[in-house]
Amino acid sequence: MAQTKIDLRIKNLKEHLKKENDILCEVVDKFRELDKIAYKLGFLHPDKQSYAIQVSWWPMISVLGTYSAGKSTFINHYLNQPKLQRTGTHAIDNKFSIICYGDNKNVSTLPAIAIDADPRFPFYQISQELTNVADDDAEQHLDTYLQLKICPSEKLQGKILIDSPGFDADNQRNSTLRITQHIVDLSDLVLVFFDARHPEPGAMRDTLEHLVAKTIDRSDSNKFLYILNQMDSTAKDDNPEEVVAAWTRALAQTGLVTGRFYHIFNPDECVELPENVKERIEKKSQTDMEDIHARMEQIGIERSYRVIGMLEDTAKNLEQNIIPQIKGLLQRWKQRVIWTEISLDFIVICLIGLWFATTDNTVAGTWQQLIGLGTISLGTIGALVFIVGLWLHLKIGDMVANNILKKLQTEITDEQTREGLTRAFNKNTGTWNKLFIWFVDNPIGWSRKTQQHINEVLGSVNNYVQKLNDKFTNPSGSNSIDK
Ligand SMILES: Nc1nc2c(ncn2[C@@H]2O[C@H](COP(=O)(O)OP(=O)(O)OP(=O)(O)O)[C@@H](O)[C@H]2O)c(=O)[nH]1
Ligand SMILES: [Mg+2]
Repeated sequence: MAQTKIDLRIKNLKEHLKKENDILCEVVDKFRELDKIAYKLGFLHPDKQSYAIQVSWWPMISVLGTYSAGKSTFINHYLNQPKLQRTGTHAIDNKFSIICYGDNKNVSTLPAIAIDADPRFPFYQISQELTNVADDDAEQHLDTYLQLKICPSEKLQGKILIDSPGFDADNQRNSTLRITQHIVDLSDLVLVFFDARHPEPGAMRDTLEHLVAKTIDRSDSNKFLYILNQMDSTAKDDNPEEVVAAWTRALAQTGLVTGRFYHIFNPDECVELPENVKERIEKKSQTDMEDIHARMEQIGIERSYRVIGMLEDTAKNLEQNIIPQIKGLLQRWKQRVIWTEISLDFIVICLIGLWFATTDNTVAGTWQQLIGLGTISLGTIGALVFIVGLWLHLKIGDMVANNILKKLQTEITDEQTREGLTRAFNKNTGTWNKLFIWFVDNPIGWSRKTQQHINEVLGSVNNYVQKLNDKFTNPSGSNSIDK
């Protein structure tokens, strides 16, 4: 069988997963087993859809913030790759860098187009997505906005980091603002950096409005961490507590009163600290840095459990929602067709009865007359009745099916489920099932064996959770924990 785009994408996905987490590689196969069931049911389109690609396999952590706040320096330090992202005192990078794990020795930079072909992203065809959100000419200039960096740091296993250009609400190009928004929406964790050297946070009200005020009312607001960076520089000239207090007030004015506000500096870049504050500042920065790193680590581990949870949810959804819905539609169709036909038969019998009752004709007499016409034989009458009956039967089957489909479009709000149910229902209302509608019971592609198959997939979930526990609790004492 020819390989579909989906097959290629899955193959690619497994190759990447193999390098990072072999358990998840097996989980892909389980998703594919569910795919096969859904294809047979007609619920998923075999060339275009797969449960496996609906999963966000690599969680995203994005790093946003003001110009020169130290975003890139923070990423380089976290990954222990001093040369990964360019850093400097004035804005040098105006691209979003999407940073992924790769097992080559060196860091490699690939153009934006490479992002499309990489199945690690939680969205299919990112360039298309970004073209939609960015300027009209963004498609040609996608390379000016995005680049993909492949980096061998083990810390990147199981996650994607995004470094963004410095944020300045006044000078920001519309497209960059929209891309930032899109990335924020897709991220599992967002680190928002501020530069403690700017003593007047009030002067950047618009920027704070964008980076803070718009984030606090979101349902996923706990994914945002606010970080005041370069605390070492500020400690040299000002009282650091006052700087923090000024920032806390500025943030409170934008509405941020809860949630943690971290104060850090980068130990690789640290200027000499005054003795009276050195210990205090260093300790605070260290614990805050550890907390931030722990949140980042957690994202990688959480995703493995989340993916397995999704496998369980998908199998249960198929068994407990989709199948009953398809069955329900089929029953509705079958009953309505049968009742329409019974009603129609009843009406015809009544009409014939009425005709006999209101005319002088008798049943036997009419019968004799029909046969007596000589041109029509008994066989021909039988065949005619059969053909008209069959035609009517198929027509009624079609009409009722169309009626049910029309209702389905308003009954089911979720687009993907609606499309899937429509496709599965169409598959079940073909000529064969229309002809033998009385025997229609189980949806096509659903049998006791399929049920067993789903049970097996559900049974494997506990097994995977156990394997992950073993991996992350690391009972062997080995240091290399895959994420
Ligand atoms: N003293 C000190 N300097 C820092 C710290 N973090 C970063 N820097 C310096 O600040 C400058 C800006 O750092 P970057 O990491 O390039 O900042 P950025 O936020 O990525 O900047 P853009 O991408 O241009 O917005 C560089 O010269 C860094 O060496 C820190 O914690 N303390
Ligand atoms: Mg930078």
